[in-house]
Amino acid sequence: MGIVVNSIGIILIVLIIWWFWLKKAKAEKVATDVIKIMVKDGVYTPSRIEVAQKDKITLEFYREDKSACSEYVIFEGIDKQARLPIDQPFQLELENLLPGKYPFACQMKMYQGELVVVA
Ligand SMILES: [Cu+2]
Repeated sequence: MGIVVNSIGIILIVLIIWWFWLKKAKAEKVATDVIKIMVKDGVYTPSRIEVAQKDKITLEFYREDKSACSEYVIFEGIDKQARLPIDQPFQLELENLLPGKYPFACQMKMYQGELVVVA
């Protein structure tokens, strides 16, 4: 019993560390028309994406994580969210974004990402 409790404690600590370090991931500059984001193992890959401003930005999420946690992707500050299907690409279009930072996350904020639009 003690071992189980300790293991859970250690796992929680590892998870917390991982999540806080991860948030500081360097922004990945993407210049392709469709920005592909993998949804797997508790992280969006890439999680911070830098793109040049344009009329329409297309994100293509590919959700491999079957847990309910990753089901939705919700953008903060803009009225945009989507339900992601499992094991298939899902495209989300963002139109007329001004330069700035657009965080996005799953409904429980375990998955966290950020889209950085630069002028
Ligand atoms: Cu979640």
